[in-house]
Amino acid sequence: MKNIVELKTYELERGIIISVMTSNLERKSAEDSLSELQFLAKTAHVEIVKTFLQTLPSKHPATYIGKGKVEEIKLYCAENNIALILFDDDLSPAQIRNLVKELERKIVDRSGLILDIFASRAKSKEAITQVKLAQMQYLLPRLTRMWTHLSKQYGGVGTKGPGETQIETDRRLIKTKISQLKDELTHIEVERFEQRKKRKEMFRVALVGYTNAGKSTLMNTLSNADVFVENLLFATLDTTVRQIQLTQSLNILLSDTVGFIRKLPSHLIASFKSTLAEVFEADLLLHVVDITHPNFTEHIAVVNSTLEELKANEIPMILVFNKIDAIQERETLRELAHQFPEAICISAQRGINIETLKETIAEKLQHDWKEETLVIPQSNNRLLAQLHEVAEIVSKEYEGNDIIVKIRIQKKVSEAVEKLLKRKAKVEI
Ligand SMILES: Nc1nc2c(ncn2[C@@H]2O[C@H](COP(=O)(O)OP(=O)(O)OP(=O)(O)O)[C@@H](O)[C@H]2O)c(=O)[nH]1
Ligand SMILES: [Mg+2]
Repeated sequence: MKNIVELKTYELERGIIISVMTSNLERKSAEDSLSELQFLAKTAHVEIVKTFLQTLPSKHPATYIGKGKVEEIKLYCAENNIALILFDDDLSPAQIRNLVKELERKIVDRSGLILDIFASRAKSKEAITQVKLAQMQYLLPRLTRMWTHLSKQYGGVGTKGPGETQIETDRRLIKTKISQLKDELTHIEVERFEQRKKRKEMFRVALVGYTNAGKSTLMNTLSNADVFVENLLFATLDTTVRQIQLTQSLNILLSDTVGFIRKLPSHLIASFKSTLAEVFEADLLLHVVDITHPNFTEHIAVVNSTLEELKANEIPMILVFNKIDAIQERETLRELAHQFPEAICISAQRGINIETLKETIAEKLQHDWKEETLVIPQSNNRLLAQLHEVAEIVSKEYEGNDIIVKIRIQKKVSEAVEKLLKRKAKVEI
């Protein structure tokens, strides 16, 4: 059982990638997605020997690729000593099962590979627990193939694979493990919540962006921290929080956390809730973009839709275009500035334009947020609860029959708060 969860090493395995597009119109996006999968494979230390891009009228329900292609791939794998076949899409559990049977190789789909990379990168107890939960949830409906895969790996060639009974036992064990992991995560979430509550005095700014955009590098530049930076995907899986002095009178807390990618498995987003809380509870987001990447506009769209999924799309945001040092043509930079006038162009690595960025952060915080101190009668519990919903409660002190509440509100919702307060005549501001 232990092995099922910890079998994720592809180290030096020879693999191929298969991708299918259903019309020629999809070619560009299929090719982009394919080159990203190659980068993911490199991150997982798989040696990619060849990629197959096939056009099909529709994806085959049983085997994803057509029958003829299955035969061709089988032959190719045998002749070229291929151990692993990566699919640039998510396969159904039945497709995986059928493909394992036909091809007799390890079959890994896009979500499976991302999960495995997360698993190998997770270091803190929180990240490990979160990844394990996502892996278990992914594994549960696919147990048959995993077991077949395991029996090949550990049972030795030629021995008969274990029967359905074993699979049932494993399925039960996995379900138990899932509920244990959920309990552990609830504990971690409570701890995190308590920690965050203590930090409410300061504005909280979160770095968000596509993986490899340069978030951790910017964190290091802004805070002199020493966050792990690497030119591979998902270098960061935990959250680092640092205090930064923006101006003489303004300190903020800056957090750096996990990057996004297209088709990020939804299990992962769900189980990374406690890590991502830094994002959806932030007062301001710095959306870091690697503008040297040919698909950076698509990356922006992926990040925006992931933020929507996290319900963080209403938070004020600054678009930060990173890696300008690597752009040679001044004309390209001018075009970018014209197309995205709101973006701040920087180089996190070379420290270019960092002061402008700091000033913009300070201005935006002061422009979008305001703080107020209210005196509420202790008897008015309902108002306090309503305030919790529309504003951030920075601090609460009890004085006689009153509660002195310091709140922070986005200016765009402050009217709603004023209305709420006006209805309660006894409140002093
Ligand atoms: N040329 C150039 N490279 C940069 C710059 N900022 C970051 N990089 C490089 O981009 C790569 C990714 O940087 P990270 O800071 O690890 O990126 P990240 O967004 O934290 O990535 P994940 O943690 O994987 O999501 C590293 O190789 C950095 O050295 C920059 O301003 N210019
Ligand atoms: Mg990082």
